[in-house]
Amino acid sequence: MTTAVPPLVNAWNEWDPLEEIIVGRADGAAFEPVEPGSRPQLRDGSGGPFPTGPKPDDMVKGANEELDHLAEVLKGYGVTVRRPEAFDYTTSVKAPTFEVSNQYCGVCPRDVLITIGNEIIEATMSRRARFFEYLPYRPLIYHYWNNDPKMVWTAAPKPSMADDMYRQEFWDWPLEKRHAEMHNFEFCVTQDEVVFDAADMSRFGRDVIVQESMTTNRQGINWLRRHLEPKGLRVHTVHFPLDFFPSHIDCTFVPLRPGLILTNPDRPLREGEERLFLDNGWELLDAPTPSTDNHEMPLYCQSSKWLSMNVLSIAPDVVVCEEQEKPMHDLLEERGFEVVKVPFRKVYEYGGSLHCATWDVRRTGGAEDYFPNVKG
Ligand code: ABU
Repeated sequence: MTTAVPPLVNAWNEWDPLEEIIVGRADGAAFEPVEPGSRPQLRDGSGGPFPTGPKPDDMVKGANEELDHLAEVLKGYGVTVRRPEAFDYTTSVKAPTFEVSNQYCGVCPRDVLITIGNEIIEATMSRRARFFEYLPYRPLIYHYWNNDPKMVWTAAPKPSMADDMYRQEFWDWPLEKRHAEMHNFEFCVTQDEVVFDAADMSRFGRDVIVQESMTTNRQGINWLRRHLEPKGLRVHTVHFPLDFFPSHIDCTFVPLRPGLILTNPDRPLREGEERLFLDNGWELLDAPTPSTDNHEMPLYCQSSKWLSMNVLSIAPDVVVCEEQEKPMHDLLEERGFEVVKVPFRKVYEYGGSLHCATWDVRRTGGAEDYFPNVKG
């Protein structure tokens, strides 16, 4: 008699009951360097030089306390929590096709890895400082590979990250030019190589939504389509033309449970793209104004005030939110969610909030079809 081994890797959407998750860690983090894919700027508008080198110990300690606290809260809900290895991101990289003065951090696994069903995909990444960010997660990936015989492991093609992969003048375009170009969806990465960050995807069972952005180009989406569609999935590209610096979909378009997507009122979908959702019975619910305005975000944070939307669903009716985001708590509670509130502001300067700083590996549930009226 053979005994079926329960899967360790299984996640088809963003909301089914959570069983296992990876929470990032801030150890060894460095300030993100200036490079063709990124021009970090101080949040005070001073135009002063962005710091370089290791993040100060107190900033690492503060972020780690919040990440550790999140891990404990999730364990309290019965979730298995694992963490990446400590890693020294302060070292430079000299590859045959690019160099970068230092790397970044291991706080945001969401950008690097995605679970789709029984498969873990390592993204190509889009920035030089993040090229090797998969390494601290490899011991975890080997754990799943060694212990789940049905787990499939895919590393997407590695891009060159050479100078000609980037459109460096993008950073100097005046606002009028960005406005004029907003429907072309051309950003700092050109269209020749396959480029994507995992956080530009959102999972809806048989359907995967991908945002065209600064961190995911059309070739990246083509690769995902050719990879996923033979497995019976459907890949849909979405665009948010008023987001002039789009990077990762999880502060813009956030499914909370079947039939309900949190949307960003500053970043509406390209006209016509809402039909896919409305024709399949999904409600698009605008997020409330965040509790913190853009200019009040932490000095070194490169993300928008819409980190308020970067929530983590641990069940279709339970959502983890940053503790100061009261307007978001109120909206979700009005809609019948239990809102778990955790402090996370010290993590913001590491590129994200609760969704970014986690990577769900196992949720209950399967490949449901939430879009029965897809045309074509
Ligand atoms: N890493 C997510 C940041 C997205 C945003 O700033 O809107």
